[in-house]
Amino acid sequence: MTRVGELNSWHGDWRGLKVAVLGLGVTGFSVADTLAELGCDLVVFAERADAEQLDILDVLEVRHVTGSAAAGLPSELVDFAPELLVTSPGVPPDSEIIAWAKGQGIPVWVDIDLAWRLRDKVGEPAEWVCVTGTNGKTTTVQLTTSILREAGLRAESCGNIGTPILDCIRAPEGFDVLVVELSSFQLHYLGEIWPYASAVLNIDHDHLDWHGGFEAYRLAKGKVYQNTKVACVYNVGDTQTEQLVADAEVVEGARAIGFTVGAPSLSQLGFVSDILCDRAFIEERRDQAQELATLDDIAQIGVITPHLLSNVAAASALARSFGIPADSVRSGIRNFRLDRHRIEVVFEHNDVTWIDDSKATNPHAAAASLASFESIVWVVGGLLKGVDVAPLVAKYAHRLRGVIVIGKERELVLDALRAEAPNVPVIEITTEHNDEVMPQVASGALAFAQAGDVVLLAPAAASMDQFKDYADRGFKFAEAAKASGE
Ligand code: UMA
Repeated sequence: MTRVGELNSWHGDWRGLKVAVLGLGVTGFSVADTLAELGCDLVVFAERADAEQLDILDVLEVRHVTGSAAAGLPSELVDFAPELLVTSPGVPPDSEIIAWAKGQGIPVWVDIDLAWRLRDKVGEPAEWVCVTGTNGKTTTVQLTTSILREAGLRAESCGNIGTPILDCIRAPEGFDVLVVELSSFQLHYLGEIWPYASAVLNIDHDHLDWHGGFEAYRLAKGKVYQNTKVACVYNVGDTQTEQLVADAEVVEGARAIGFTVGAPSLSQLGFVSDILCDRAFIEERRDQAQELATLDDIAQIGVITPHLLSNVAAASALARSFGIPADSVRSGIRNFRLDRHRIEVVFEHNDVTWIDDSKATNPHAAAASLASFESIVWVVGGLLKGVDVAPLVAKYAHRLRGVIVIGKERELVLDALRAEAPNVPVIEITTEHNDEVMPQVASGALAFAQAGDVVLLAPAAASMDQFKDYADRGFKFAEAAKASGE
């Protein structure tokens, strides 16, 4: 076995291991910082890097190659001849560096692989709950954590949610459970881990350009079930997720547990009228169900949508796999609040409700909010990431009062609207000044909206063409909405 293959513990001898770290965003920084602490011989390669992080690397005496010198296949990398490459998840698999490393037989990890090996830093290693899916990951992860905490477990959310997992691995207090959000990018690169429980919430088209197609994206998501020890949680309403469980190599005895917004069958959690019921984790599941919560409890979280019910059922299934009592599920739900920019009511005026769902960065997420309202002025557009919006437009055309198209790739959205919703009026925001986008959206929306309508920012696209990120897009929308009422 190679030296890298033998390194399976924080307490192993990592000193002097030659590691190249690719990328210096949230992930790259946590990886570099961790490996420096372990005494590895490091070089960081990043096309973009912020000055503050570079300063810290200098203090840590970590070498770095940035800007155009890090593009393509840097000669410094070849000369360095690393024994291991730890990449940031955003780096596409067809990038020159990844292809070169694979060709050289150099193992390529993401931070999740590293974290798995280092998970024994503080006391007994935490169990991992791994959650992926096209949409609803963050809410489900946070809600699972909320329920586990309610039952007295030391649980923390991490991963793609924004807190790199290595930050949790190195936290001095240690945890009982890490609830890890995994993106398809992380899963693509991921090697072997053994989750306690895992879930694919749903699968729809997203990041197709990065993965090179839907099949590769689907298979990446399915990797989350690999080696699961106790519960593989799938979506009864999305047969692809059940198929991924069937195809996975799991630990003997691990159960497939379904969640549904309908009535639960055996080994499922779901809803009977307005009650969330468990028919999976009780002895008498063949002929009985355990009440976990009511719609009233769930309404404490925010606007009730099918999407939210689905996330609640999934999180409850993951938490119940730890034997969490029903009471803790109910209070975990009642005490939980959604993050900003997720179907968030930001303004109400003249019987028109303005809703910020800027987090809807792909058509599947946007569908979840379009399905939740009857009469909609829809704000759509941005970076489409190679995904076709036409089926979404076709499905919800009958709910649209009017559409406001933003973003640099407007033509693709306008084509879809012409083809699938020819009778719905459209306003195109053409300004080149990013600060004027949302004020113009708001005045356009006022022209369309009638009493009882919602103005819904659910762009079905990423934001970086005109905004800093989806949060910036959402805040600017809310600000313009409020200004329009003055
Ligand atoms: N870089 C290169 N070459 C490339 C691409 C990137 O050198 O080809 C460098 C950049 O110059 C920069 C760094 O890599 O220095 C950025 O790395 P990154 O894009 O992987 O981003 P991080 O800051 O490390 O954040 C990542 C996730 N981002 C992506 O996967 C794109 C964050 O998810 C995540 O919160 C964080 O790790 C911690 O785990 C964000 C996201 O958009 C929210 N995720 C996508 C999604 O949810 O749809 C997958």
